[in-house]
Amino acid sequence: MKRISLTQYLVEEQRLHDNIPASLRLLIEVVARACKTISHSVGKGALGDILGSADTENIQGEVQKKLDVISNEILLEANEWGGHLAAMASEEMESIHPIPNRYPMGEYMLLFDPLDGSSNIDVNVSIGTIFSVLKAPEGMSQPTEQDFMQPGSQQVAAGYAVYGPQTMLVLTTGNGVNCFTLDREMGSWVLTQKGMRIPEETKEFSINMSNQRHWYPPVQRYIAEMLEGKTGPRAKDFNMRWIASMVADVHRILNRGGIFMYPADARDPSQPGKLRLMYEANPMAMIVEQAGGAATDGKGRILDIPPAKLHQRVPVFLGSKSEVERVTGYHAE
Ligand code: AHM
Ligand code: MG
Repeated sequence: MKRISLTQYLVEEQRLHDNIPASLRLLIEVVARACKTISHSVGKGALGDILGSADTENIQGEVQKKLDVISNEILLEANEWGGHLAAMASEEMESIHPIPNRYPMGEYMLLFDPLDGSSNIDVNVSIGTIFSVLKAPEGMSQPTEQDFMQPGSQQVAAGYAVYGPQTMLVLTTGNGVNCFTLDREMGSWVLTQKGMRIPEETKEFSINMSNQRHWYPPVQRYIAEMLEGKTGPRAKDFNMRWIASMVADVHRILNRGGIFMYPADARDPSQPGKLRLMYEANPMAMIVEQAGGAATDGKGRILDIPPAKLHQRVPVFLGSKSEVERVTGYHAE
């Protein structure tokens, strides 16, 4: 089999569809290289002093793990000097990170969750990095948080790396979804799945069931009907999977279908759900839609939500189209 590297894929994609200019290609390659470095750290585990808590809190009030901090640093350092970015924003930083004056300023803005699934780091379960790329507004000179407030439909690229038994990079630039596997010996990303498609129908759902008592009626109904199985209104048995790493759950859904949910619930009505719009829900929604699935907040398309602030949270329902449409419909009733 002829091996196609990430670079070759990006160059050919530009030639065929004119959708990956050189600066965007550089950006994607730099992010991919940073993910390779993170993957290397992840793989060291206890031997690399990367496990455990950093004893600091991020803006969300969550205790940071050492690997959260390390991954954030790796992405910042890799992306600062190339001239492809105007600013960055991260789950782990309160405010945006404009490119320092000593470096040239580029036309893109990068958002990331440097290490998704933090609760799984210390137990050797799959974790990942999620990223989203926006265009800097025309004529912007000094980037502000306001410049990032663009709906997810404006993303020019989105992707994630999953650090599991294999390290993979899943990428979309708005023309389908492709998956690259890290060849650990050669240090290169090799195209291993082209044009990923999410099966329309599924028998698998993903939700943290321990929150059931806090759910609102539409989610209660949707899950209850599935749990009734063959003899219930859905007339089939469902299976449940919850990895507690969104990247790993989404990766499974991209490959064999399913629905992933992190709904809003009654625990804290001021926080609509757990996941963050800008660097978790938006990039995943773009990937899922590009693979033929759907992604809503229970009311409408995630990619149409006008963001109000950088770290805003949003309910998430994504995956196989028919299931996302059904649970979204229950919210409307
Ligand atoms: P993180 O970015 O701090 O790791 O949090 C996001 C993660 C998702 O990957 C996952 O789906 C969810 O939190 C799990 O939440 P819970 O622990 O409530 O099951
Ligand atoms: Mg996360």
